[in-house]
Amino acid sequence: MAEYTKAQLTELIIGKLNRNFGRTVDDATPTHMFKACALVLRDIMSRHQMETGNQVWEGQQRQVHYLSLEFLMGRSLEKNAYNLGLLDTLAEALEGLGFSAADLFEAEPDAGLGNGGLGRLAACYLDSMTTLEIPATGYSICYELGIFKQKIINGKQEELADNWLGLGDAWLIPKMDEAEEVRFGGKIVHSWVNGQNKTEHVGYTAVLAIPRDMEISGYQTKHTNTLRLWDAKSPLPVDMSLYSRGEYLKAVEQQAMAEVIAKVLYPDDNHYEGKSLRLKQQYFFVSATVQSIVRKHRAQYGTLRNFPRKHVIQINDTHPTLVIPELMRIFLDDEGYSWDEAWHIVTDTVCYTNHTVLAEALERWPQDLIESLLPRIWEILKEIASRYQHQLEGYFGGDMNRVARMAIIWGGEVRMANLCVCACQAVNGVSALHSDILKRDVFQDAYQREPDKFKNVTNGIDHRRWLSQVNPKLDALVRECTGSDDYLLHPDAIRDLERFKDDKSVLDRLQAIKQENKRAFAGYVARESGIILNTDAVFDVQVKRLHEYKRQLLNVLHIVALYQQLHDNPNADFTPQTFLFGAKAAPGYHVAKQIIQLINSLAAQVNADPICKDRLQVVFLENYRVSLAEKLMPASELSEQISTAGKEASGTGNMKFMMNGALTIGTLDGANVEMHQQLGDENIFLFGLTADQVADLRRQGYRSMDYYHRNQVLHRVIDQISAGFGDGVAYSDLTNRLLYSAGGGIADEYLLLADFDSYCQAHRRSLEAYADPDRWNRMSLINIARSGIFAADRSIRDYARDIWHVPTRR
Ligand code: 26W
Repeated sequence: MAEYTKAQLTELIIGKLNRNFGRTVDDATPTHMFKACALVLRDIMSRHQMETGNQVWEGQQRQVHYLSLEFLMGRSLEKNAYNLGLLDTLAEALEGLGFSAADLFEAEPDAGLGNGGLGRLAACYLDSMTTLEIPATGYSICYELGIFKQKIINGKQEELADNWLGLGDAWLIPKMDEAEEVRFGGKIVHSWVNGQNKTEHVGYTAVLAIPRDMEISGYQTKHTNTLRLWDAKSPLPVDMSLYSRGEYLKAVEQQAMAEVIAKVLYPDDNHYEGKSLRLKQQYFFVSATVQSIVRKHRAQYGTLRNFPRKHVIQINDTHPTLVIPELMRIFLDDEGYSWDEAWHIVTDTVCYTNHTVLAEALERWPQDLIESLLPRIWEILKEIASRYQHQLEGYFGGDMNRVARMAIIWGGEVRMANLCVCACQAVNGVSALHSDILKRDVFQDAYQREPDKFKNVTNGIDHRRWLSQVNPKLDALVRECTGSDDYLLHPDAIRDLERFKDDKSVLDRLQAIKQENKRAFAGYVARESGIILNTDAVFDVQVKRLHEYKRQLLNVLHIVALYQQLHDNPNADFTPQTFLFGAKAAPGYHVAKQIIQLINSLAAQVNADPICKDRLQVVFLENYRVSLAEKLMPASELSEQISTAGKEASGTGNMKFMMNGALTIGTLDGANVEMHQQLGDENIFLFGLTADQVADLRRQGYRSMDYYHRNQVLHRVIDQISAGFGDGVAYSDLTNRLLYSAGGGIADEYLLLADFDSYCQAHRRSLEAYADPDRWNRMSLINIARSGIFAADRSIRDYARDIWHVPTRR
């Protein structure tokens, strides 16, 4: 792969500095240098991409189109250099030019075009699809502002705009000639012309979609895929006809309205709000994508009849669901196909992945909004819904409850998940338990009718990034023990590490690596925030979006219990523990923001208390993001995966921790179930109710107050949190939610109190294990050795084989 020498790279970089920025090496800033390097790698990838494109064209290969409103890419310079086999050469070239590669990597802003798990998953999958040489394209929006930057001020989250494009656009290639027009509003006029029904869209507002392509490299392959990010512009600089009528302001307003579509990523995670701008974003990106796919297909084959044989469209959660009626629109209106012909083509092409079972995350668009914004799409949706309703009534007879549950349009709303289930070839969940819940519960009726449609693909992560790149010392140990770097392309091969589970010298080295990584992370935190982490303490970490179902508050309950225990017995033995949190709260999610503030109040109290010195520490890490996770994972020892069973679809952070040798304390939820299957009871700290027990307890009538009264420790913890800590902020709003039902909600909806005792016991078991380093290190090694199934390469092979029906190479 390394086709470039140090001298060649040096020359290319200098060339970019001169031509693109008018700089010499001597007056280049790190920013210039970063951009120059990015442009050099971009050129290499563009060349590879053209070759890939030709091969795919000539081989008439089936292509995967991965549609997602989110791609949480993080940084790309180091990743691309790694994939292209140029990491060392680039570092040497930069050193020769007086720059440090590490500094430049660190200067790159994260491409934060996503919220959390779903967006990061899409990014990992792009890497694997490319590495496995699948012809694939990702599609999304080129948000000007990615996920907000989080600042903690007086313990509270504040949001700042994330203007990533200043540097980040070095990776993007605008393609004006591949722009598409997307139409909003207006009216539909039907007429008969020569015995043919003609559909005309009049009075619409057009928005131009302009591709800004990001090339995606794969590991040690020239195969290169593309992430196509659509930017929104007004079709004309300003509408000249408005100008000539003297309506200057109106013309400018139209332009602004178009451009607002690509302005900002919605920062909601697992919470739906029927905002019209969000619907515009969805249709904008879906329509541009479909038109672009169809245009290229027509150019190659001259017909659309073979469309499903050549394309599969993956719908990442329901956000791109409008791809279904949009494809119908093109086949019906532009191609003149009959309804049945069009429907066959569409349903043979689309597949849907569900990523959440939370009711509040389900997208249900008000029908008036769709009708006024997308009049033709609304007509098509009505037709799809009524035909489906007919079929359901035929199948389920008089059982109107079931027909109602499955309806696509109901009560003035369009239910996107039901539309996906109706139209898609395949519907999959993202872990074994989650896929079971979809079949047994969320989509039970559809499952009964079409059981073969429902599949599982357990999530996976890009193990090259999340192990080899971020934890080079561990990577070196794995290579040495397994005798090769096979595991990079064959993640199962990491299993071979297990031969060393009783090898004291290997276990000691594993421990030493963890210790060095902890120190490195502590150094970073000290530089960034001035906080001094206790590297002799267990690093106990919970990082993920802040959500009640993820139960950061349960973690807090346990820490407060430890704090009180320390105060009761200051002289008793106490294993030093450092609790690290990182989480963004959706800006409108008040309870989540209160929990962040609580963590900071608790941190201030604990960290200032002399009794806690060198024993108990609590730190909230500001602005958790991909690049921070990359530093944190290698330094983590205990991974908190403590969601209420049945609620976390999969989790993927859990996999990153495991691969880096952290042990999991967790519930049997999401992919923790498969993790437990791999590890057995003895290599994971499980606690709490199972998903079935949760359902039973809810049916019987869960009363959190009983736990409060029965458990003295818990009682005291809750009372203290309610009263608050030294900063004088009281948190009775939060504790009241645990004890009392209000506003139709139930008390302690996520059963924290039911799991509290079991959680504390699991923590005690983890500390016992920690007290015996050989035992802990052995468990850690076994976790790493058995993490191969959580590689995204495995997930992508599953998708390719079971859902996409495309070959994988290598
Ligand atoms: C419309 C509002 C909204 C926004 C985002 C609803 C739902 C979402 C996402 C589907 C939430 C999400 O990221 N889900 C996570 O997906 C991961 C990848 O499959 C899983 O590992 C996580 O368990 C799941 O919470």
